[in-house]
Amino acid sequence: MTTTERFGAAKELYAKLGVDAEKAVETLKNIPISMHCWQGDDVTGFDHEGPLTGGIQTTGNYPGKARTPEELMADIDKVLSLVPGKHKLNLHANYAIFEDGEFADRDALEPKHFRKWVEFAKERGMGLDFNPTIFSHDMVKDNLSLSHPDKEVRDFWIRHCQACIRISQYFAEELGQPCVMNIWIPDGYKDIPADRMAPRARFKDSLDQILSIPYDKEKVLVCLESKVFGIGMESYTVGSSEFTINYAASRGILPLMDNGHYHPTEVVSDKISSMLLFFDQIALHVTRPVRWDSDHVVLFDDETKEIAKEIVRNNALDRVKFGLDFFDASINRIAAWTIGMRNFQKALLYALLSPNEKLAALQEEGRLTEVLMLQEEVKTYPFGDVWDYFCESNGVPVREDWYEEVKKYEDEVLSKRG
Ligand code: RNT
Ligand code: ZN
Repeated sequence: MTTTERFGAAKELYAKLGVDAEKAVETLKNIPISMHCWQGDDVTGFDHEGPLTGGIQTTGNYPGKARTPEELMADIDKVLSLVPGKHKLNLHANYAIFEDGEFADRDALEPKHFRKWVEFAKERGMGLDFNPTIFSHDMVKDNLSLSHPDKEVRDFWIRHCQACIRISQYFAEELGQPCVMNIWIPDGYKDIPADRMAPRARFKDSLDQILSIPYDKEKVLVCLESKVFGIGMESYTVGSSEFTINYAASRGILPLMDNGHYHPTEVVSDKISSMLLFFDQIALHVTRPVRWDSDHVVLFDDETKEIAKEIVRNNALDRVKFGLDFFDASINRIAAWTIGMRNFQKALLYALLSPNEKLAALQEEGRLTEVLMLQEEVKTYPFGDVWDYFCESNGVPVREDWYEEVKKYEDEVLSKRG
């Protein structure tokens, strides 16, 4: 049977559940995922030598890491050729491209340092998202940045974030779509702090100063990402969940939830509905924590599916800004990216193919046995036939065929890198 024939049969089965598979693939085609640029080079970027700091870590030294903007762009193109649909690219400030021997420190970055990325995005009809880079830099002192007791340190990072807002607005204007700009700080303490309030008060004040510059709130969607701990910041983080939610709610910006940033049994899927009741828009970093915030490649696993279901069945596809955030340096990086992107798309498709209305109605009527029964039966519906059709009709390899392309790219391109 051809892919289309298998899809035809699957469609009939789903129709019996009241699910329109044709509509699901049409919807999925138009859902952009913000693809993080930093899987390609282990979060290194182009503006410094030296290690990744800030309580985050990549592990592994698989050969073929991108070393230049050209290499990273080529790698991104390879991934995009293997992933169905149209997406956004999520850049970090340390991916500035300096031309003609010029250099600007983080607090002096300008739109022109991202001109090449804008060209890249324009040529591909993609939008860009952005992030201040508040790590891997010597102005992060004693693991503190925007909350540091020294005003000089705080001011440096305030200037950096303000520069990033201007760059984000430039992205939005050039590309004709809003730019999601996410602030994450590593600030925290390894051991029990003597004063939890003062750093948070300083962080609050720094953020207020950052947001005090004029910018177009329709074009730049500023987010604030929380975190429960980092390496070397096990006992206290300044930007805790309560801090960021309250700050975002009171200042009209978006809270960002990264599903690696909570206690191990806490799940982001359960938080989305509450957040949507109080915020117009929220943002997510989709990742996979394995025992800690390890940023493993996103799987087509239960929690990823559950996150996607919460977005889809609450009709929140345009209210939830989702991007991926993982960095595995121990396997082929192009494959890591492709697997993660395809998996989140699968999760969205799975959610679109779920009999959401029927299940919700059963729950309302208290028919909970049937809710459980149907949720379990749906799991063995021919989801793969719909996914294959989606890949084929969007001109990307079906099933594991994409890996051939990666292998070829590894042999011809990646293996030649030093
Ligand atoms: C760190 C945060 C943050 C970073 C990226 C690189 O724990 O998740 O989002 O991973 O900004
Ligand atoms: Zn994150």
